[in-house]
This record gives sequence, C-alpha cells and structure tokens, in this order.
Amino acid sequence: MKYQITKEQVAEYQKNGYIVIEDFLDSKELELWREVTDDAVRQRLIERNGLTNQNSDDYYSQVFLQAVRLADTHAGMANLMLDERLGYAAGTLAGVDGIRIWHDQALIKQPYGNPTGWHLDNPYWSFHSPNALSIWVALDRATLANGCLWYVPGTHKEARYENSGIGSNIGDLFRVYPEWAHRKAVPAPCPAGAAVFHNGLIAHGAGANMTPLPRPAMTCAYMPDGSTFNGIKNVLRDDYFAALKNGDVLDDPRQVPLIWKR
Ligand SMILES: O=C(O)CCC(=O)C(=O)O
Ligand SMILES: [Fe+2]
Repeated sequence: MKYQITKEQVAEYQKNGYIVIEDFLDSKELELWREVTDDAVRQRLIERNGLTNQNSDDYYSQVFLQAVRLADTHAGMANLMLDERLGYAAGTLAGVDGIRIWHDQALIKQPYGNPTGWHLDNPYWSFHSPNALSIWVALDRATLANGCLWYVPGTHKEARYENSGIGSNIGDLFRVYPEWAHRKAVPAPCPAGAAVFHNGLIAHGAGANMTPLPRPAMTCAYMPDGSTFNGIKNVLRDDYFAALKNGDVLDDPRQVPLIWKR
C-alpha cells in the first residue's frame, strides 16, 4: 500500500480538495479488496435488512448499489478498514492528529447506471469538520465512459453546510451555490487500485455508466479525532444517538473507531 504521503501531495490535496494516488494498492492487495468487497456486498444483499439502497426501483437505486458500514457485519472488511496505514494517509493529507472511521461504503455503479448528482459529503454526517475526508478506491478502472468521479477544484474552501440531495437533476447543487455554476469541473479517471482522497466539503459527482460492466468502488469516510455531534442522525446507532447532546465529542469506539493517532 502506497500510504506514505509527500509534502507535494499534501499541498495538492489542500489546494484542490482532492488527489488521485495511482497504485495505492498493489496487485495482491487489489485482488483481496475486490474479493472482500464482493463477499461483503453479496452477504449484505442476502440479508436485505434495508441496509442497502436496492429496495426500490427509483432513480437513486440506479445511481449505484450502496452498502454502508460493511465492516460492522463482515470480519474481512473490518480487517481492511481498520488498517492504521489508511488513517495515516488520510490524517497526513488532512493535517490532523487522529482519524476515526465515520463509515465505509461500497459504491458500485451498475451497468448503464445513472450519474451521481453533484453534492457535498460532510453536511450529511453527524459532525461538521472542514478536515473531514473520504477515500474512494477504484476496484476496477474508473473512466469517463463508466462513471469516474468529477470535482470542482477548490470548492471545499468556500462551501457552507448547505447541500442538495443526490437526485435526478444532477446539477441541483449549482442552484444552491450559483457562484460555482460557471466553474470548470475536472474528471478524475483512474486505473484499478488507485485511491482518490477528497475533502468532505468539495463539490463532486460522477458520470453515468455507459458500459455493460459495473464500476466498482470501495470507500471510507473519515472523521478527525475530537469532532463533535451536530444533531444529525445519519449512521449513528439509535441508542448512541439518543444519548448524545449537541457538542458532545464523538468517541464511542464501536461507532467511530480510532484507526490512527499521530
Ligand atoms: O461513486 C460515486 O459515484 C460517488 C462517490 C461519492 O460521492 C463519494 O465517495 O463521496
Ligand atoms: Fe460523495
């Protein structure tokens, strides 16, 4: 795993709000990530506990097959996600002293799947931090044809906590932020095994999948250690959510495991 991050990479990530790191996984690691993701998603689909977005036939269910917090129910996935090196890479790019997992999620854009509408990530989550970020690992190559990610560089520095949903009007975010509507978006195509890290406040989306093969990605959202509860439920467990007050530090090791500390 290419988890050592250079000063130049930190500067690029901080300036643009995202960075592509090719060959992040070597070929053996990539094979394992693919197998584990396939198995965890298959298991989750069999359980069908409402823990995927595949229970309806609406637009969103055809943006991608989404399976959240697979590490909670799959030991192999927990092994991959709790890797300290991922926390080190994320924490170094973000410039923070500790990294907790917010949630993992598999995002598999189906063959001929819908585009992923423009959105910000952090406003969905139960904490607000300008240093929150995600890793998005391409399990197969992501191309302009099959729905790679797109970014509007620098928007992470200007975003407010206003968002739009990932709906069928993919440009709704630009009504919320009309000042971004004339900026040029940049695609982030990448080979299999690449990792894209992006800030939780950057404007991003993904194209349609215009191919007959899936576009598989395994991702994980990261919370800087010390982040506090903002009142949003998102993926919090019912009992933990009920016990929290606004401003409480989120530090339950079952909910937000600390995977790296400087
Ligand atoms: O995979 C996609 O289509 C979207 C990914 C995304 O929005 C994210 O990882 O935050
Ligand atoms: Fe996102």
